[in-house]
Amino acid sequence: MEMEKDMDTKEAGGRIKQLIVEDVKSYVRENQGNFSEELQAPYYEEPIIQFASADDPLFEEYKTLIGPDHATPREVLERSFGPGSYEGGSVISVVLPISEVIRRANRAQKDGPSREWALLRTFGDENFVTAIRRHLTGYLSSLGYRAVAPLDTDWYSIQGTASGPVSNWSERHVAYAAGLGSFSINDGFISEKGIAIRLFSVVTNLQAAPDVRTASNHAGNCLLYSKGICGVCITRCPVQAISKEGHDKIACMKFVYGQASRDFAMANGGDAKSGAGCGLCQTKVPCESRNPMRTAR
Ligand code: B12
Repeated sequence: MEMEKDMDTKEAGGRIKQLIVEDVKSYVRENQGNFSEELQAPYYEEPIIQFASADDPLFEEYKTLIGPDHATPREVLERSFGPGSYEGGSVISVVLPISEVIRRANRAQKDGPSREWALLRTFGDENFVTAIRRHLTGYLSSLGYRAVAPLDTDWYSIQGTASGPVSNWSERHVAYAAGLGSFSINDGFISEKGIAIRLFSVVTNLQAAPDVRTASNHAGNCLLYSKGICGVCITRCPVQAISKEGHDKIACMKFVYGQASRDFAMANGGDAKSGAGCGLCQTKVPCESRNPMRTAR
């Protein structure tokens, strides 16, 4: 009897997981906010949606690896729904692959981002990613689950440190926990749809089966890290912020969000506060839109 009940719950969990995956995919496909009239193209292509268990021990490890302020899923839920409210759950992490039109435009660039990439920063990242995060939280609530997007809370913050800014909810580390891929030598996250992506996540009390982590280690999908070959992103960086030793976040930040970047964003119809980004290390590289280890094994 107990076993039957367990099977029923698992099956229901599986069905709900499928509903969520389909809902996120159709939002990306159909929502007008994902279409740029100016570029006559979508910002993002079909997403990949995966789940981590809220009790995955990795989230505790992140307090050491990233910093003590990095929130655990339990903390995320309890901050919104009260101490003692935690009963387990999942973290849903989503990869939004940047569309071909925008990637192609950035491939041709050498000194800084394309106009297309700058428009993506304001209208894709700030507007659409915020909208889809809120949509997914609303959808989970409509199914009767508690849900919070950490980036939309009043406690979410980015602190400046000596080695660069660090947030208290890192979308890349969350994506890693959900088995969506691994880091690059340049810090970027390489998914099955490559590194030219955006990420978002939502924490919920829905207990769905977690997806498996297949990356061999935290940088398993990076050709340079895993095989000692490639390093194309090192030569692509217009401000020499990437080397075999890693990524100089301060040099990167000054270029990616400095005054010239803000001016370029505005000149192209974007918001100054979003900046234009850069993404040269994410385009015209072997990992741009695929996992390069798939063919290099
Ligand atoms: C602060 C920030 C920045 C800073 C610092 C980046 C950084 N490396 O931390 C600056 C301004 C430099 C920056 C630049 C860019 N950013 Co930014 N940024 C963020 C932000 C807000 C927080 C990042 C954070 O908290 N990092 C925490 C630190 C600790 O992470 P880390 O140092 O990279 O982690 C390393 C170690 O932990 C290490 N590691 C070592 N041992 C182990 C062991 C294990 C088990 C694990 C898991 C990891 C691990 O792995 C990592 C890589 O080396 C996120 C949004 C978010 N809230 O997540 C976006 C985000 C990371 N940025 C993003 C993007 C797109 C960019 C830019 C391309 C700019 C643009 N929009 O055009 C550049 C690319 C720079 C690069 N090569 O990564 C995307 C990531 C896309 C991707 N494929 O990775 C994000 C997720 C935004 C989004 N919503 O999608 N960014």
